Amino acid sequence: MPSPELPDTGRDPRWRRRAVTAAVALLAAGTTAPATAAAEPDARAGAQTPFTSGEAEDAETNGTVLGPDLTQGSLASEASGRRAVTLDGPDRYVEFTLGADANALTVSGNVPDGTEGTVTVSVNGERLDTPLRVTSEYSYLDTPDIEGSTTHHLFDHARLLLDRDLHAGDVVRLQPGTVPSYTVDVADFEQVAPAPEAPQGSVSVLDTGADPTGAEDSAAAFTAAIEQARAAGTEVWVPEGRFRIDSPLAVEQVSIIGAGPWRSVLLSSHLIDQTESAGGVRLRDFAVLGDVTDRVDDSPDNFATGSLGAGSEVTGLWLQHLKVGMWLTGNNDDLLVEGNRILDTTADGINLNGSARGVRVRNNFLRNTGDDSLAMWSLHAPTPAARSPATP
Ligand SMILES: [Ca+2]
Repeated sequence: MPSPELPDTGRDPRWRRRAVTAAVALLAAGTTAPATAAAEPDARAGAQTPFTSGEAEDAETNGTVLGPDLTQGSLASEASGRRAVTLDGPDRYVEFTLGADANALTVSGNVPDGTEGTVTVSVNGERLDTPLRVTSEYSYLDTPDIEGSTTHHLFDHARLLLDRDLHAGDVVRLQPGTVPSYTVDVADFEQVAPAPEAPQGSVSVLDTGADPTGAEDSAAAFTAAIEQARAAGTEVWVPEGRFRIDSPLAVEQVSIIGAGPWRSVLLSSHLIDQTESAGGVRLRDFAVLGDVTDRVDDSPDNFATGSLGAGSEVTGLWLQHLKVGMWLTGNNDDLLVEGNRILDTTADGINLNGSARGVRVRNNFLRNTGDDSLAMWSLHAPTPAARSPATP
């Protein structure tokens, strides 16, 4: 857990990722079932996800199967199932046979330190025009404060919306493209819905000047849309696009709705940072992609830091490349956190830090968090009556 409010433990607060870039395939309370189990959901097995997963080590391959291995610093130790497949060179492949319709692919993979480039995707033998882009930027993390630790070799999620609809029985092949080697842990396949219409009467961020290309900072345009929507008693609409947000947004008594986490992308490592809020915040159906490669505990480089206020909801978000997804202090009473994906954080997924009442965190999916996936603790807010009496 990040510990900006903890007494000095002598630990170096910086965990550094090396080179140009993630974490244990930790499936905490958001564990997904493997693809083969998707048809038989089991309420005891974790979240119901919008995708099905296939482990590379269970797929067809002419690559090298790693693991199982739990040795700290080994690549296999960070993999789902502690096993993965290394593809050394363009002739090596791993092939997944789909069990359901899909038009999108997310791969948890790893490339050698200091490299970035492409992975070729083929469907039923036909190479797709658009490759998967991969990087080592988030994958090599040093933790010098952990005595005896060696550089972590972490996986990182790369995603691709395909140019076609795939069906059960179709075969998707991955091969190194411009990268010298690619290690595949697990692949997620899903059917992404078309972009919905804007909610009737909503205020679009495009109408207040936001740049959907991601070239210009759209923070002021989002702030203007929030103020207009609040005054009109309506919602903020974030259409398809990539929106750079260079400074935090003040959110209270507002709904911000996107066209889905594959379509509406906010580029920010520091989207919300506030100690109090009047509450009533609803954040739904968009992605927040950061660029956090180091863990610096006194930096608020999280999706949400502090308080969303009472009665808020965070649903259908995709949060990636942040320090923490949600680092919550202050009033978050009756908060609902549901149906989100949190990937590749340098620290926790969600941390309820201090008092929290009536908070519901359910049906979320977390993979590759650098520290806790889901945590709660009563820092600075112990309840003496709740303490267990000392054991004689
Ligand atoms: Ca695996």
